[in-house]
Amino acid sequence: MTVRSAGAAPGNRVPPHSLELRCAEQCIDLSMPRIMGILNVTPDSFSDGGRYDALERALAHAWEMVEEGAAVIDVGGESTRPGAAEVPEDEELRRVVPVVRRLAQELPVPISVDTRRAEVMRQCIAEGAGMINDINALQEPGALEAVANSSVAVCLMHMRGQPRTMQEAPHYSDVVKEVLTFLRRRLRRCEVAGVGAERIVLDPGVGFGKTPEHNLALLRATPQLLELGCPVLIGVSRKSLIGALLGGVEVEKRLFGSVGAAVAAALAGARLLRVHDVRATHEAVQVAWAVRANTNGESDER
Ligand code: 8Y7
Repeated sequence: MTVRSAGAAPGNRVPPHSLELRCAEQCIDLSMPRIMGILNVTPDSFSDGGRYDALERALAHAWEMVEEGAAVIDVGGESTRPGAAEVPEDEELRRVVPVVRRLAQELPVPISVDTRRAEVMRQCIAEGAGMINDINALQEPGALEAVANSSVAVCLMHMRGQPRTMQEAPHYSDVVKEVLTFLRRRLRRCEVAGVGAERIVLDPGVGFGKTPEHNLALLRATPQLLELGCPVLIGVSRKSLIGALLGGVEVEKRLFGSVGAAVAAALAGARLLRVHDVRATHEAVQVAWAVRANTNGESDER
């Protein structure tokens, strides 16, 4: 494993984190920015054909994203969009566990599970998930222990408030400082519980209780976030930030803006990009990465 420990002054291109993320039995090579493909298994994907059909469609979509360049697939059964209502735990389990079981058996890449619940984490880890993506940074009872008793990777994300209400006038006196302090604390808690920095990814949580200005400040602060010593994940795909920056374009028309934001995040130091549009983002990032001068013997893949 390659561990780099040089400082992360802005413009320093040597990331101060491991270039490999261990995900239980698998591994994600972070020598260049990688794509996390989003796989939603939320109600509308059950509306026709029932659960069997939904499972087959989820598999097909996941395979498509892998063929398009995804290095990890993020399965989510609870809508965490602003304003979304909570899904009961038994329903989340029914949606997610069968999909994770099949994906872990069949796909060549690690499976990440987007959940806040310890029981969902435990069952998905038992079925072969390699990563937990927790928008609540393992703050639910039992969540930290569920991850500590395994060898999966975990993404700790910052969120202000709860999805249902988080976009109601979010206020910070210094958003960068507050997010950094939160993530530093959660990182320490993880380390004390036995979840070492080598399996942690940090995420400022674009759009989770933040205005467009907050989001931009956080994206620009990626080098500071990297100083905490973990890889950074950014999710901006189709989010309202893109709409706001493009004068209010609707969600179906945010592809080009989303790709631009992903490339910018990658060049700022993010090594995992959570996206809906895998091929477009992967190709744009590969080209941007090749153009970026390579002075540190890092992967020059294309
Ligand atoms: C993010 C996320 C969502 C993100 C991480 C959406 C589950 C909202 N966004 N997880 N999840 N980071 N780690 O629009 O930005 O995709 S859901």
